[in-house]
Amino acid sequence: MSVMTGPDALPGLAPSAGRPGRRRTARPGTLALMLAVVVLGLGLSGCGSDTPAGPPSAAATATPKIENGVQVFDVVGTASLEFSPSALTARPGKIRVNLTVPAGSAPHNFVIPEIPEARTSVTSAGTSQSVTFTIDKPGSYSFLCTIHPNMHGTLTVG
Ligand SMILES: [Cu+2]
Repeated sequence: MSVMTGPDALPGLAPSAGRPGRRRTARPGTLALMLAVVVLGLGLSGCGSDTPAGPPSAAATATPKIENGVQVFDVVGTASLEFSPSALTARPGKIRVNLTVPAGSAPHNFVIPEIPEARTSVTSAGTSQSVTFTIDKPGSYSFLCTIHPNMHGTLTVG
């Protein structure tokens, strides 16, 4: 009795075991592809999050060009009442700011209240003015346009 049931059961199991086996070999391949896509996607998004973080901070803080030992910043006082750039970074020493006001803009000036000599007169549209001053003490110096007090920026010396 036990001998008869054994051979009867094996042929029945063999065909059914073979068919799912073929399907299973295909699935690991697609799973591997999907995992690869996910891993690549995570890797790319990881790099992507680093890349956008760099340019904004680099663009937000301007470093000067050096002319005859003077640190020079070209700053625009825009028609939308902003300084561009509004964040400047310098080393202690002589600093020059060239303020340009484009045609069609309201007039602006560039004033660092803490540094008496860091002050242009009012600069009208289509003209520019330069001011040169020295800051030896590291720190964060606010600057503004006295005509538009909401128009301001920061010069970091360090
Ligand atoms: Cu202004």
